[in-house]
Amino acid sequence: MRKVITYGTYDFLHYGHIRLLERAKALGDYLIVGVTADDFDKVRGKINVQQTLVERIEAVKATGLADKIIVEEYEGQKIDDIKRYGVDVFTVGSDWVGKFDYLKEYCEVVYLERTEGISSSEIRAQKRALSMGIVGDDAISMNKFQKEDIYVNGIEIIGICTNNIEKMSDKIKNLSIITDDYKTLLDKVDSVYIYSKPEEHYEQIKMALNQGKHVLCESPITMNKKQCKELFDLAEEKGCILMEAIRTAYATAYSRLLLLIKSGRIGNVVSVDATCTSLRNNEVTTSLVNWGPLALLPIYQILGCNYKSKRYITHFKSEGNDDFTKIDFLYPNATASIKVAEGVKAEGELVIAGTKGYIYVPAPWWKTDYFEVRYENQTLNRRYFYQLDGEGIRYELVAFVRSITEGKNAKYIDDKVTLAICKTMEDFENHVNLSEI
Ligand code: C2G
Repeated sequence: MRKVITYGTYDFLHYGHIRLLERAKALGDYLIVGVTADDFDKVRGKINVQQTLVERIEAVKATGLADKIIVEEYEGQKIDDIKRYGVDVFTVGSDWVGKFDYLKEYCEVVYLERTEGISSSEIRAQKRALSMGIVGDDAISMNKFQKEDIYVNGIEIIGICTNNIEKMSDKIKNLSIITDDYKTLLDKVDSVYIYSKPEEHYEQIKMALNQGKHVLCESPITMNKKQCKELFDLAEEKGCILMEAIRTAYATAYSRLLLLIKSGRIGNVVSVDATCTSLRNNEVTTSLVNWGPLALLPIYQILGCNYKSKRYITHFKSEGNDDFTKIDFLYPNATASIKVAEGVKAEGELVIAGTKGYIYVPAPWWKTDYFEVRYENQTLNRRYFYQLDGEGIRYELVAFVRSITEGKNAKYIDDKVTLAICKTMEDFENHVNLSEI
């Protein structure tokens, strides 16, 4: 019996895929089809796959062409599969010519002519892309954000509202809408990404939602809980998405870490300690506003938002501007702390301690691609690595588009967490339980 193997993502299975499978089958008597796992696609840069692994497998099964379907999970697996199943022929479309010649050592390699004029990307792109306008003056951040839309199907950044266009990249300067008037931008887009000063967020978000535009806003969304609640209610009323932009939440390693904790891998969590610092030497330093939401994220996501009390210890550089803030939280069965600073340097790590073991995320933990689960018995320790591209911005954009187009909530940050972050800002501004050093 001549065994043939082929691999693919098969997102929105189409005529091109089916023709490939038919010809693959004709190369032998038994066809094995490897369907890529979501994680493997992410690692190889395919972050736009719309259908789940199960849907894609079902579609391949429905063709009736595969004698066996397997899941492709890791780089190099093809060699293992060929040996394991005693494969005689490996085949794939001509878009891959040369790429799999290394398999010739193990079996015959055949590149079949690709079917022209059809592809999953085109099918995905046929759905009209949402337009997005970006709002903000910080050139480094805006440039970084704008670069990411090319990796995400279904959204296109078409304009900017800024007072700092000279400092922006050439790509931003070439966007079709360039304005310093927010309303002009809003009129022409379906959604906005807001990275303005936090005190401007409330009005800008409200205006956008009132016009039926979706909003992705850097954190903190507002400087008090009441306003944030009002905006979430307005978003719901208008059928719009309002999503807090903390890209770390969308990093694969970070979200896997949360799942490991929820599944009890380190027992009951007793403390969460997060540190974020930089020495940016800004004239106006507002450590808690800049770093606070990020540092608070793991605390509220792991321990919840119902703490019993919290206490701030702050050093003010000038009126209202802290260059160092520490917050200690007391929960019924746990404790937590954040340390944020712009002008004081410390190790930017995240440590989550539990009754069975702990999780250690090395600095800078907010760009998480790696973490360790450590135990008393070191032989049980585990290390985890997950590729992080674009600092998580592209995954955040994928989630934003998904929330809008599929009408389901694809946010990784619960509204309760966003509200708790706003409340933490509010209490700080009102010096509730705050000691100065
Ligand atoms: N294909 C084709 N004609 C098209 C589109 C795709 O012949 N118009 C072929 C591809 O060459 C591939 C298979 O159909 O052999 C599946 O395509 P994709 O789902 O795009 O998967 P791909 O990213 O090519 O994965 O490990 C993964 C594999 O190496 C290939």
